[in-house]
Amino acid sequence: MSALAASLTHPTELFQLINFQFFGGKERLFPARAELENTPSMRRCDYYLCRTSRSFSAVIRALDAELRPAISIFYLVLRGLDTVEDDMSLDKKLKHKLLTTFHEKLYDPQWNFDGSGPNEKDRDLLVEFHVVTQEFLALDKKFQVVIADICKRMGHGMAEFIDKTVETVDDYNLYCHYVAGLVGIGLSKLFSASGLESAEVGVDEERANSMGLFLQKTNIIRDYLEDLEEGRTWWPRQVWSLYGTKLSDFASPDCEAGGLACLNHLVADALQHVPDCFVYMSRLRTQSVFNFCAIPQVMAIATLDLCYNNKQVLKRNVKIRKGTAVSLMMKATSLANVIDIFVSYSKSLQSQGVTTDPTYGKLSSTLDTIFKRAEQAKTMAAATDNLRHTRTEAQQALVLSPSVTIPVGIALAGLAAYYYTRHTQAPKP
Ligand code: IN0
Repeated sequence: MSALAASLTHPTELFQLINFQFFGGKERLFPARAELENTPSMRRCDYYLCRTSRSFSAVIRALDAELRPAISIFYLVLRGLDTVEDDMSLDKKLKHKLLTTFHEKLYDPQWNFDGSGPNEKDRDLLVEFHVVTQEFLALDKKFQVVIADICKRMGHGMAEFIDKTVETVDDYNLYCHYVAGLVGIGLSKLFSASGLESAEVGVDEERANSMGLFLQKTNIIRDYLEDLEEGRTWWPRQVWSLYGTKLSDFASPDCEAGGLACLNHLVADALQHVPDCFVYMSRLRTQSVFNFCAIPQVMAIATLDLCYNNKQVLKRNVKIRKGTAVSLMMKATSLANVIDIFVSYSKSLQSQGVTTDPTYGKLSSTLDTIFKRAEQAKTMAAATDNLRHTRTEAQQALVLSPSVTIPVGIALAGLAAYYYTRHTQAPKP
């Protein structure tokens, strides 16, 4: 209910949220495909998939049959690796060993691990990891080699950062490459191997890397406080030392100005990856793959816009409204729409630009490049959006048939009356 209340001042969002949650919008956007979870271990994997990420699992489950098992297993393998990396209670030597040998465990259908700290939310995924390895071994060899190779490279990269802090911008890019760029590279190779996407998608590692870096840098920017509280920080010293003497100082009101300038610097840095993301997404020819890739990207640009010059990032967790997330998900089903979303948030960033920031010039020029590339991508979209195959009903998710508009309208009116005097989400200060 609070998600509905938060969108009360945004009627279109509210309409879409109600449609999505109560009137089958979710099922139309992510149509249930033939059940592929036909073994006990695959059903268990599906349970872990849904439990770790409820909305993202719906996007994975809507993938075509050629890809869905491989991507599901890849996602769970990465979750397993991430759980080891995140666990600050593990002995460092053991952590190093686990990370660098994780790829070998994929070939051992008995292997599991019960040594994670009690607070690790995916502890039991590792306890029951044999369900993942069993399904990994049931995948076609062409998928196994990609997953194992990425797992090896990522595990070694994570191990490198056990004792290393992110000092330079190069370190920042390298760390993001290990934990997210490699995900993009692996996914792209899985897409191509499945035959659903061209060979070009899997070969261009630079573009695939950028897709991951854009997502991960956005996470790192948004999670400033949460990471600080957990004793791990990913904001590069080379950047934050320009604005303060200690990263943790940014959380105190005295250092807010420096904190905001640093935050804005990192937003400008993350935006550099957007043109590559346009190129990447413009190459996708399968609708379900396009949705899978585009949805996290539009969430990221919306999150960057919310974080820009927002002192709340330094004080508490910020998140886009559920209603905004649903609207974005529903819209992000064609390249033309995705570009429109990026342009709209980029305009918002342009209008908020803090002219006195040392990185204002960089922000402006990056946004100008985004506008230019967006125009080129729109021309491309006009030619390719209609060619995308295995079309789902996704585009029809918002068809305004009377069977949807009438009940949603009634529900909306009732809700508006009920929440009339209640508060809504405070605007960005
Ligand atoms: C992802 C990515 C992801 C999806 C599609 C294409 C990608 C290309 C390159 C790199 C990553 C790509 O998407 C998920 C999205 C996600 O999990 N969203 C969460 C919300 C949140 O804020 O965490 C949700 O619950 O919906 C993602 O963030 N990552 C991820 C992990 C594995 C795979 Cl297979 C795909 C994590 C990360 C670190 C960004 C790579």
